[in-house]
Amino acid sequence: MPVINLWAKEGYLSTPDGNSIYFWGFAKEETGPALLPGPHIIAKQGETVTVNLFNTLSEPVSVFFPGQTAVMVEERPVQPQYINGRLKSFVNHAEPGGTVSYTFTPTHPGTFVYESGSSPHKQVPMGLYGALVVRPADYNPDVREYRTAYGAGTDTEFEREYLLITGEIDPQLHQAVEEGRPYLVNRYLPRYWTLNGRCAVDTMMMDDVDYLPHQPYGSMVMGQPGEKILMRYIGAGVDNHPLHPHGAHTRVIGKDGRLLRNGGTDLSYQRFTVLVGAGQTYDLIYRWEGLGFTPDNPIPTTLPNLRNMGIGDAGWTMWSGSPYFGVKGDIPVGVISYNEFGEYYFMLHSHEELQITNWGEFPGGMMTWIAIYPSLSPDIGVLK
Ligand SMILES: [Cu+2]
Repeated sequence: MPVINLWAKEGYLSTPDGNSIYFWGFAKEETGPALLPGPHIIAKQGETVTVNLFNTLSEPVSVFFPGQTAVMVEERPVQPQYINGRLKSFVNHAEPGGTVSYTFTPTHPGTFVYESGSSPHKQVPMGLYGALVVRPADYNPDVREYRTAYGAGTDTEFEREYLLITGEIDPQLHQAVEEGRPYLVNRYLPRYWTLNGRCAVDTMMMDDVDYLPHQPYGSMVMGQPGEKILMRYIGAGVDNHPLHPHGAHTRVIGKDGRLLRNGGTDLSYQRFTVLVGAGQTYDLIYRWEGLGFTPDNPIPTTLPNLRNMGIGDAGWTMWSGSPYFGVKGDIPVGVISYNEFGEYYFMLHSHEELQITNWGEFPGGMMTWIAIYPSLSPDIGVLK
């Protein structure tokens, strides 16, 4: 039976433009850093989960599990909490310095959000949210027909899976909370947009990089041609985001933790852009098999001559002069390819293009990449 401890704490986020932003997040342990998003909770259909919340913040905090039924506290169903006759929390909360323990048994597989149910207009954008993934009861990662999102026979097999959790940050409102001033939603104006708690280009970095102690989760999607890559989108903020990957459409197989199938009728559908609404989740399968891909020619990597890569009247080339963002230079000696391992990159981003900036600077925000490699370790793209 999984037991998850969440410590509601304060911390500071880093953004690629050098900013440091006060936030609230869930830590895995008392001495650990607050995390954005909170730790992934991976549960199994039919197995009871216990979540212990320890509140180190200065106001009541709770954890709300949309999509889960019969969530219990002290063997009674969770109840809304009122302070001076006003609704404070959707469910039982922990007072400052206090604790509360929730138990529930997921009845069906899927992708869900968990988030604070106390003053959610403030505490959710402040960062008190995370992902709950429920595996089907017959899940077995070592047997292909049982390595599925929704159970054997549901046509939801996958080779790799990624979680992409959207969020937004209004740094001025975060500063107001840090200084003990009210979080005024009528002043809400986000300047940063996040995937898994990071802004591009940090989204491309691997998990657990040293310089982002509060933002452990990367968003780089990696796979091989022809593989079924399961992407789980979660809208954890307060705004809606039109997300799309380049390179291929996705097949939407689940919504809000429900398989798109009615008995024998397949209700899944192809989409390029999916509007991820606040509080919604989507399960999608991405499969790249384009651009002349065949099994004996996994990724055609021949690059066009530079002069054939001109764009615009001025004849600018697509080659910026930098193999990285930032400092310009010649292509390093001996390098004949921009993609070191013959991989292809496709953008995955919010199509509301203000959201792919960091306080007005492009590139940034809600953007990451999909990298398709000729071959890749089976350990990559495993959710833990
Ligand atoms: Cu696009």
